[in-house]
Amino acid sequence: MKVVYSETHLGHRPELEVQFGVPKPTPEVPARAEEVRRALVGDPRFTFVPPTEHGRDPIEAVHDPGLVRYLEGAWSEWQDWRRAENVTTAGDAIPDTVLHPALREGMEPMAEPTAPLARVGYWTFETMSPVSAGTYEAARSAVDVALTAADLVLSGEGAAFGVCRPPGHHSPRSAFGGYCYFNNAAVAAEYLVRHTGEPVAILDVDFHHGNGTQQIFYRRGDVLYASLHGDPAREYPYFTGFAEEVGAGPGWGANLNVPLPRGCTDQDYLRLLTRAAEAVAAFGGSILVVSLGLDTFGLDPLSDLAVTSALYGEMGGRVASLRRRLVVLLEGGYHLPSLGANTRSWLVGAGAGAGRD
Ligand code: SP5
Ligand code: ZN
Repeated sequence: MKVVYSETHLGHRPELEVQFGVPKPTPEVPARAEEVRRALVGDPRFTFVPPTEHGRDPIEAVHDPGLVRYLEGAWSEWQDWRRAENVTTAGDAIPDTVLHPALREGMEPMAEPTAPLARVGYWTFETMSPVSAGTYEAARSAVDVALTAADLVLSGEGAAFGVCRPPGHHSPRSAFGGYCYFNNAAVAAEYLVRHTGEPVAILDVDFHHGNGTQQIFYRRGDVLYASLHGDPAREYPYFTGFAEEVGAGPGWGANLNVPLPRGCTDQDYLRLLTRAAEAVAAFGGSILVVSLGLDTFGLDPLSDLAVTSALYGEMGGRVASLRRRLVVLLEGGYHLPSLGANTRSWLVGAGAGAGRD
């Protein structure tokens, strides 16, 4: 199986997040993608290829061009602001105020503000996705990784894996958040729709609901979004991911959320996976995009499931049995000691080295 990887992600080094009222180191660190690379690079079942540049058009096909423009200039405007205001203690760009809809309820929509602190709170929806030096370049590169994996499948590969970092599935059309800047899977899915003229299904197995991907395609009938995730009644992102969210307008019925209970075992997971797999099987198209998060793992600091490493090979096998070509993209996964091996098990289960290359 071809693996798309670029070291550009190394320049994205966010420092901290604020949780439960205290700053702490973020789990979304460069070592994540390096652990995945290390687990695959010496294995003859995998062949590494670099991404090719695809420019900003495929990104702007699913994201507000204003978001792309903001992220492009965010670090330098943040530094200019620090210099101008003589702020010597500030770190990465993190908002103090975000544009909660209630602030301007019943009023005219807010135009993009000009002050750097206002702008970061205008373009993100939370405080855990800092913009640091190298964030934009890494986010652009993660999209190129995803699109190069899509190209490989378009040119006849049965499957390809993109080591995307930063991840993408939390970013909706017009905001970033959840450690995500550009929605790699959504950009790839839209690119595949446009290149094949076929519908495209997305299966999201990250521990968190992919609120961004759901939002982008919520009114689209040609892109299925199916996700298994920790129940938003108790888990991030809290406000989306409920079973009642089934799509709207032309997208009605093309969105499937399967919330997972706390303590969910491998057997529970596989039983619930059947529901999502059936939805994918019933949907048209020959290509499946997989948002592969490994943060379902029981030891992951963000997970509250009881999932073991044995799940991943089995899950890959069930997904491969759908007999779609696979564009598999890395999302979350924060338990560094298991991340590489669990990723490899998933890909081998999906057929890496056994003809689906
Ligand atoms: C791509 C991805 O996996 N993004 C995840 C973003 C989650 N950010 C919020 C983390 C909240 C962590 N809560 C820890 C609870 C410990 N039991
Ligand atoms: Zn996650």
